Amino acid sequence: MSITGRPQDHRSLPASLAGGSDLAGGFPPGFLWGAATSAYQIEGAVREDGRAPSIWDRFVIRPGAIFQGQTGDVAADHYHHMEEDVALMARLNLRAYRFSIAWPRVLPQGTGPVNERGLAFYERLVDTLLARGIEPLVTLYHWDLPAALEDRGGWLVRDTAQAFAEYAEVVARRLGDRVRWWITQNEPWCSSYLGYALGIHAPGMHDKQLAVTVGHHILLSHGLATQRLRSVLPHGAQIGIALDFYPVYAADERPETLQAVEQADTFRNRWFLDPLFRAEYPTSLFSVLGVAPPPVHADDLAVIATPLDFLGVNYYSRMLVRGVIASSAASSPGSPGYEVIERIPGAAYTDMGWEIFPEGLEVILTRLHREYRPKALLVTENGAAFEDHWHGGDSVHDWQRIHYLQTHIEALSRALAQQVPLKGYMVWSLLDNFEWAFGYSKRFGLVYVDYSTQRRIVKDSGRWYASFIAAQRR
Ligand code: GCO
Repeated sequence: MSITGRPQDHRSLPASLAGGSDLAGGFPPGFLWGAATSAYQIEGAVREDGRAPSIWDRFVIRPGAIFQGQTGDVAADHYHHMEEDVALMARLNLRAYRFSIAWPRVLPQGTGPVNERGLAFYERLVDTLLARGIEPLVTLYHWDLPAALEDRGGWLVRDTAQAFAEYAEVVARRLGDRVRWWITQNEPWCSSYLGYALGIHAPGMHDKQLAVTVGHHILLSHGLATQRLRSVLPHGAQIGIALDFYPVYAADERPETLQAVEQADTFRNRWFLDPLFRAEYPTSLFSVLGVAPPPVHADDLAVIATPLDFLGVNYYSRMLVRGVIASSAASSPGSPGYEVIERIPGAAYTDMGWEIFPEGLEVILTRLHREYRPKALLVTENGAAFEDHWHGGDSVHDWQRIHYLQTHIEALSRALAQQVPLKGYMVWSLLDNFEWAFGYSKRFGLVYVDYSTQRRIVKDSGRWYASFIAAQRR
């Protein structure tokens, strides 16, 4: 079925798409079927109950930074709709929910005094989830660094790594008796490269050398926090990190293209993966980036490679690259010598312009299992933006998202059949939300948000996912 055709009414879809569950089975009992969000993208209430500004509160007011000057000031107002949203999760039969904690809501100055009202919100959220039988998965950092720490150097200084470990301990001591799954950092590649090299994310800097220093301090913060969490959490806590991966494919067989695949893989995947699982940076990374190594202290890499219980995988699409002769390198951001092919004849794309490529999820999961041997894997994000339309009723027909979920869940099933130790799948996202530089122009939710009224409308994909989960073994 072409999925680039006109969206159809979901009732005319084959059973497997319309809500049936004749997907390949093979999912183990206890598999964590869930959805994911992040604090800045859904909460709103940015100046409420003691929350202090983050670097994103500062970045969004920069002229031209965000689509139509939109901000996360209100977002999906989850801060005031939390109970309703958890009820929606239960309606979707979610078994797990991945959310992030806003550091500036808990420690407004980044260190020092705890903002009890801020921490109390997350305590209420966790208790409400547990009361519904939904497993909470906490992401400690999803990009909203307290502005007070930015004023003291932010991720450019090592002290922030230590401050992150202290923040992690504060949260773990309060929630550790109820939260089993802990993700330290979300997508350090994005925090570092989009924030400090390309300038399209907070804090909006344009210096690859800074990006590499930031990446190192974020990795160090992860290692220090992992050790801190291990020391305060009960036995059985699951500690991990969420990285975004793009399997890299060659557009042709030319030697320069095969070399380009290596470069792109080093830049996009191995930059953070190798320090975490091999206690070393890939040898070619800094030359590929054209930078000097970051300021690595003696035992940094041993700390960074502190053993983990799982690796979180954020997957959206693949990279297809073509080598170009070095002299004419139309250099793709950060890596000279290749170009990324953005449009492929016959391929289908999401509203973000990302190629829909479910096989890539199987490829990345089996590769990580084969080459890095994490104890467990968890898909911490997978989903798609499509142009969703709501016409005022109780439904939103998004058959393309149903097809997207079905084909990517089938990829999970194939990975499990290859003994990948996969423990769960979090759809990005539960709700339509603030898509960073794209503002609210991109909708990823299983649930549509009418931002003018904050009304939630479950999309057909949410109904489909609910019926799929209901059909799985508990
Ligand atoms: C990311 C972030 C999410 C995004 C999602 C869609 O992976 O970039 O974790 O915050 O909103 O991935 O781009």
